[in-house]
Amino acid sequence: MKRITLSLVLILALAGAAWALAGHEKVAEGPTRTVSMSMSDYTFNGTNPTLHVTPGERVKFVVTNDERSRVLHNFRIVGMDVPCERELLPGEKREVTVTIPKSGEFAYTCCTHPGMGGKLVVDAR
Ligand SMILES: [Cu+2]
Repeated sequence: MKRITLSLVLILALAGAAWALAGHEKVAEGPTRTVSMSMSDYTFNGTNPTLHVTPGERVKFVVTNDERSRVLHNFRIVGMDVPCERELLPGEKREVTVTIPKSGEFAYTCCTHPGMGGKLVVDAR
């Protein structure tokens, strides 16, 4: 009887730990902030602004090709794991979620058009 009680306690403890771990993982996966960018007139948001981000935060970039004529754009972040992908047609968008590293300065660019893009700066906490 004692053995069964001990096993039961152990099983409950393991289940509790697994539940807690799963819960924490779920929180870490969700983006904390969405940054929307419009690609038009060969720029991001008209002025290729410098973007400021916080160490460790999860950022979802939503990048939309808003050109009125048939101009294709492509999005990447140099130095982060966000490479060029298929070019976006007008009206198409790409969503990328990244975890911001502790420090650094990165660049978001259009792979197709040199000069189209800006800085992504990680600000100290
Ligand atoms: Cu472009």
